[in-house]
Amino acid sequence: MSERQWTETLYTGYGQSFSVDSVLFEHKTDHQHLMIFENQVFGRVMALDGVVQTTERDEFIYHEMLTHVPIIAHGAVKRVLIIGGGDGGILREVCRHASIEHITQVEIDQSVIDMAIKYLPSHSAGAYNDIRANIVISDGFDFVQTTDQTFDVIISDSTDPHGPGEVLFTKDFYAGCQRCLNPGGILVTQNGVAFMQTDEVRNTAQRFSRLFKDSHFYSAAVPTYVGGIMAFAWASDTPAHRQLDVATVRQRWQAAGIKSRYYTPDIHVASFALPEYLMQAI
Ligand code: AG3
Repeated sequence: MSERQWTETLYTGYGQSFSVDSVLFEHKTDHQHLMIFENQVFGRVMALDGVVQTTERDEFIYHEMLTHVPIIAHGAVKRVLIIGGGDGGILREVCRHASIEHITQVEIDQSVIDMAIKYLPSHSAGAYNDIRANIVISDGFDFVQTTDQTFDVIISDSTDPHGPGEVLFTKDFYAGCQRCLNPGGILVTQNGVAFMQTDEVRNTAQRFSRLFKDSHFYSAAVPTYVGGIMAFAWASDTPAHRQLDVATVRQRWQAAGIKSRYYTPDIHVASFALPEYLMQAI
């Protein structure tokens, strides 16, 4: 046992704890409490306001699923908007699509980007230097209400709906995303652990169904988002985007020529299948 234990404070009455081999960074930024520490199982762990955001060992599951599923489903993405995502994992995966021409990322906290580049370099893996990437330090909520740019895919890689992330789960934020989606565009958002945060899934389902012709969720199990499957919310006005057969997904994925560690065409299609308790909730 190492001397220090760190326990996540996301849920009341249940949580995960990590041994802390060393603290690499701990600071109250202008927006939140940011901590990066080393753990023997998950490598470097980044926490914001007491909640695990990402770890070196299991980040690929979340970042591949939140990126490749909408991009492959759309089939002709040129412009992507990332909300949040300061650790750079989503940006890295988006940049792997050679056919994408422009990426705007709106992150509220410059220090998350700076510290992730310094202490979690394999997350962005150089993507912050990609000439297609335009990084805006600003509130994602304001950005989607005011920008005159439009996008084919919007990925909201936020914290949970407490603190700075809270506005990114409101109906006004989703309406803002809708106003800057191109026809045929897709919005995906991280929506928490389905079993533990069922109310958040239910709220998003209601808000999406009032705005978009098609809304649903897909999922993946991410070890450090404990409590079961992580729900990713999905919205578009094109139902066909999430009804692709595996042969079409495979053909597009092969054409993209990307090597993944979690995402496969079979997982893409299967990830839209939801357990009954979640179907009841949405
Ligand atoms: N975004 C997802 C945070 C998930 C929070 N944890 C939870 N609900 N158990 C983190 C940023 C990754 N790029």
